[in-house]
Amino acid sequence: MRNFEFGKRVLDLSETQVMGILNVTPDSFSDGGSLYANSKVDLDTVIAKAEMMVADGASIIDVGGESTRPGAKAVSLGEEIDRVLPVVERIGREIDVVVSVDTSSPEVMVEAGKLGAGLINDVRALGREGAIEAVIETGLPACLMHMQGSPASMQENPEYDDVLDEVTSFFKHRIAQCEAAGINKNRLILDPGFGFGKTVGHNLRLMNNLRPLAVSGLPLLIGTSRKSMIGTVLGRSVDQRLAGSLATVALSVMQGASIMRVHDVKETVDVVRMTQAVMMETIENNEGG
Ligand code: 8Y4
Repeated sequence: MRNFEFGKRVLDLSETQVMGILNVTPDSFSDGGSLYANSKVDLDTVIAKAEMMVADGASIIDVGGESTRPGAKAVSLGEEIDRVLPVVERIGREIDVVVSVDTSSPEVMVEAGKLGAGLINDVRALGREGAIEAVIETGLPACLMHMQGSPASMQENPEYDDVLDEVTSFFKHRIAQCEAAGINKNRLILDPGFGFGKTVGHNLRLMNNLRPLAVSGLPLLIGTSRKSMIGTVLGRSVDQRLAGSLATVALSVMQGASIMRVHDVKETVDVVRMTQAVMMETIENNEGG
């Protein structure tokens, strides 16, 4: 058992947990913006999708209102608040699940915390002014993701001497900064940031070397679902990347990843369970066979 507190809920991170992606961005290309009518969030549709993911076995729902795909346009603070907070509030009230808020804005972090969020997922690793203080104010855990550059330009020319060394040393520095500011290390989760300022080669090298990235033994969160590294290796469009995504799930579970951030929850949960059964050499259900 490795119990980890997410606000008022606790998850055992010695078993890989599945985080379902709930985009509340009108331009989110993976669902074609279909969760929206007239660019306005249809709350009931969003909540129904969250309920489905939880029924499929997600223990965390990641709610995000800012598109961080390369070249996406910035979202104003007001817009992000209007999109994200109502969703955080309703899931918190209606569904038994950890709500993760995908944001870099201190204001959103603080308000989401008040509404019952259980995790701050920041692709900028609390790099914005006031973000570390905001996390302290919420008392919540935070996921620190590595990114080279900024979303606008990160894929222009990613370069590393050694991507493993650079991501590892980034984690060490950021953990030290968070600790110095008063965030206990045991509240941090690390994420190498697949696709965030990395070539396919960099992404494959990270995927093949997850264990050494778990600096100080902290939990790892992995987000590869439908990403372009899979598209490039397999030559598949974004809606044809399920099998490739699931291969990275099995590989990540084998290397001890604690949380998988995915679009396809049901299929991912099966791969997680099957991989863990092999790792433990035990069956987890009682249906025989
Ligand atoms: C298809 C669908 C292709 C989505 C690409 C994408 C991560 C993350 C994102 C991640 C953590 C994305 C918010 C990018 N990726 N947070 N967020 N880790 N912690 N692109 O890897 O999903 S958004």
